[in-house]
Amino acid sequence: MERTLSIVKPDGVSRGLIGEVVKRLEDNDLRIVALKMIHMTRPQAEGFYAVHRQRPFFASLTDFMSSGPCVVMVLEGEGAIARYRGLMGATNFKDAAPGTIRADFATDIEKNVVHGSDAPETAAFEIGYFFNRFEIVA
Ligand code: FUP
Repeated sequence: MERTLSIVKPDGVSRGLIGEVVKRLEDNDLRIVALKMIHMTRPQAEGFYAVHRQRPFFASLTDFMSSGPCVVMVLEGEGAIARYRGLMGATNFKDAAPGTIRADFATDIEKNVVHGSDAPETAAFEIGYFFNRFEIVA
């Protein structure tokens, strides 16, 4: 069993895509074991994306991620990290495979609807960033 962090980003929430994303998770055996809505401050978004601090898109990305509410979830399942990345599609929606969330809904490389952890170490950091142990169901 593996856990991963999923975020429906501010563009996904404002466009009414929470249900669409949740449906795809549930249809694909990614069990939601924690879920909440948050509105990050700029410093909170900067902390979440700290690995990208030196990248040219950091200011714009953290501005966007703190621009409105997000839905954050912990997903559980066998191979959850890779399977959820598969459902999301490539970072740039132009490269995302047909039928993926980003291919179907993203509007640019930044406003790409969803986030998902990319490795076990990042999943552990990202889950701990938003949830404590009492907020994740057994
Ligand atoms: P991903 O893991 O697919 O979300 O992609 P990254 O961790 O590489 O990037 C995090 C976020 O930064 C992306 F979701 C969108 C944004 N980004 C840009 O805005 N421009 C870029 O060139 C790359 C990423």
